[in-house]
Amino acid sequence: MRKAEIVRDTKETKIELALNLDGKGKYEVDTGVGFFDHMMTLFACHSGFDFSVKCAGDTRVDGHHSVEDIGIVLGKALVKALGDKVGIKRYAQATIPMDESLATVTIDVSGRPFLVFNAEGMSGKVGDFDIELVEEFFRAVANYGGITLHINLHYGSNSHHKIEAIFKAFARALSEAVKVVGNTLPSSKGVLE
Ligand SMILES: [Mn+2]
Repeated sequence: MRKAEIVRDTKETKIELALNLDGKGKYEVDTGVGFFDHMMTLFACHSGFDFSVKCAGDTRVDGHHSVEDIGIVLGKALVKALGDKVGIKRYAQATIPMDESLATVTIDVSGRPFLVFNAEGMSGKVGDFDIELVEEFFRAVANYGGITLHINLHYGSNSHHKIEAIFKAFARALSEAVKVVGNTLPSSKGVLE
C-alpha cells in the first residue's frame, strides 16, 4: 500500500497527517483555519486519496505557520507514500473552472522541487484567511514533496472561487500523476530524484 502517516511537532504547530494514495476517498480535516479546512476538504474529495489532517497551530498569531507546515507535512507524506515511484504516470495536468474562475495545475513527480505560481490578485483576505498563504502552501508542498508544480490561474474575479479552482485542479492533477500505470520507472535517467 502506498501510504504514509506523519506526526510533526514544533513550537509553532503540531500536525498529524495520514495519506493513502490508493485509498477510497475517505477524509477527515481539522486544520484550525476555517477557510483552509474548506480547501483541504476539496483537495481530499477531488483527489480520491484517503486523507486526514489535524493541526493545532499558533493561530492566535495568524494562519501562516499552520498552512505552511501542513504543506511541509503533506510533501513529506507524498514522498514516503510514493516510495520507489515505479510505474507512476509522473506527468499530469488538470484545468478546472469554479464559476467565473479557471485554473490549470501541471505536475511532474520529478523528484525535483520547483514551483511556478502564476496567479494575479492573490493578496488580501477571504474570511480571516490571508490569500498569500496559498502560494506559501504550494511552495512547501513542492519543496518537501519533490514535485515540479506549475499553477496558472487564467482568470477569475472572486477570491474564494479562484483559490477553489486552484485546489481542485491540484487535487485532480496530483491524483492522476501518482497513478500506477506501468511497471517501470518513467525516467530515461533511471531515477526520479
Ligand atoms: Mn467554496
